[in-house]
Amino acid sequence: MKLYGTSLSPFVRKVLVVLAEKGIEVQHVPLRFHDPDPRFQAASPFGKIPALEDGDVRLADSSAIIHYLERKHPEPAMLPAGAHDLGRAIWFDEVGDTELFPVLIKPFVQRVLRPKMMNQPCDEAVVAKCMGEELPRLFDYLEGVIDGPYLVGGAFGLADISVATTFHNLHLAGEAVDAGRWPKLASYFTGILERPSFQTAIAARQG
Ligand SMILES: N[C@@H](CCC(=O)N[C@@H](CS)C(=O)NCC(=O)O)C(=O)O
Repeated sequence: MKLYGTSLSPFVRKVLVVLAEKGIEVQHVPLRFHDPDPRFQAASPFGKIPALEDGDVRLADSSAIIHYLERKHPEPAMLPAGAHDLGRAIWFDEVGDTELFPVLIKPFVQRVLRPKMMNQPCDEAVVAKCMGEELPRLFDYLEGVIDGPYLVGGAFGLADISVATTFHNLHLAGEAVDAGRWPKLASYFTGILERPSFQTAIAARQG
């Protein structure tokens, strides 16, 4: 099994965490998005990372890959069994991918990607607006739904992985959640990011 994509990507990290939780051996190819590698292009029609190759199976999209892995390697489960819990887990996966990621990633794009990988200057005004105006309503939402170490069904799973993954990029950009204002959120994602599977994913090759 081959997984394409640098571990700097929050979406690649989601899959790396699931692989580590399930103890699945993988050959990690830490390329960047739109890499011309023909095998990667065959697995990811739009050139996005992550992409997976498993025998004849080729798949892109972190959630699609994780659902595939869940069926093939059911233990330990990353998705809950009950109908409501399953719906909630998929909701949080969506929240992570479509609400949190586009905002949480901005400081990382400005302070890490642009100066270090794109030869472009950082725009601190974008970071300030993100931290001061855009992130608080998302943090308020999370603070209101966190009620313990895991988001759904009293067990670690996809919901936690998707919500927590981009917080690592926020740290890489030198920002943190204000624990005085959002205490439940700060302690929640610290606990999630400290899990061995997240640490394995974070330590995986970046390029
Ligand atoms: N919904 C996709 C999003 C993947 C994604 O957008 N990955 C970024 C890197 S973090 C990418 O490849 N971007 C290139 C592009 O948007 O063309 C997933 O869950 O895998």
